[in-house]
Amino acid sequence: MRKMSIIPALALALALASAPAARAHTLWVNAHDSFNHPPGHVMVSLGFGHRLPLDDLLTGDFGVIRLATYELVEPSGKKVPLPMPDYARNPRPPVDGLVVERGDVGVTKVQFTPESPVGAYVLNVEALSSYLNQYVNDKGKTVFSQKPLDQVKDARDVIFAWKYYAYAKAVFSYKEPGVPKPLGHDLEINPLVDVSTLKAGDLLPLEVTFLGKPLTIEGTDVHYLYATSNTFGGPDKFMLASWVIGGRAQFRLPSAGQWVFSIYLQRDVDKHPALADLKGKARQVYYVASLTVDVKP
Ligand SMILES: [Cu+2]
Repeated sequence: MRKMSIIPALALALALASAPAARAHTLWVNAHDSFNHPPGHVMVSLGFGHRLPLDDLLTGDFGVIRLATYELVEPSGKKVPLPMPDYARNPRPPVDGLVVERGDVGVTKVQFTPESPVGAYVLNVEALSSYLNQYVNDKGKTVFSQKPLDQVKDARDVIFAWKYYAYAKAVFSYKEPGVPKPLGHDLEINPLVDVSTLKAGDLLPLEVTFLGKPLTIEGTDVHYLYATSNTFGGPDKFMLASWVIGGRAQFRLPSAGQWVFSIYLQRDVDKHPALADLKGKARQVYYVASLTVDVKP
């Protein structure tokens, strides 16, 4: 019962994607290339919600997300900051029962020029990490707070105390194939082959690292990488899954289209020495990571 009360509240408060089964929003980044007018450009946008490529605004009734980093990483590793989205809500009064709202999903055009570096590019999105806890206060009332636990002074009984991290990447190539280097996220999905020539039916091997090490089975704790597309799974509200063993996962991609790979990890702070600096501030850490690639027909 406890879990049922937590998840909808969390979805409203912070939109943490705790598990695909939960209805909390997921964060991903879209890279839509256009080469009709050479040398071409890429349209970048932020996906938030469930349905690819765009589902919701970054501030909505079912989720809110704020970014710490929004940038393009060149083939050399050089970083180009992208303009941060405007999170403001702009709802208009309903007309004919319709609420019209202008929003910002970070739409940004990256125009190539004859001087543009060639090779594999990465779009890097890091959400602002945040504390979230729920507790019963000294008056017996259940409350939510976004303060670290050691700054909560009126807690009689802590229901949960989380810190969450969300990362989203997209990978694309300009003129030449390439395999980009990992960016060093706490939880990260890396393609192990050039993705620019991927076609339906190809096998895509991926690496998943957690705190810089290959993620693998720990005791009975088995990790899964999920895959969904605008052409497969997504429209029917299901995902494909691959075990992550020794840092490796792979998918044979059944269709062309946009594919988003995602993974969700939860860790107890007091059981993991690497999380020692969060002791007293949070009891658990949630990590969410996604990777977007386009698969050619
Ligand atoms: Cu949602």
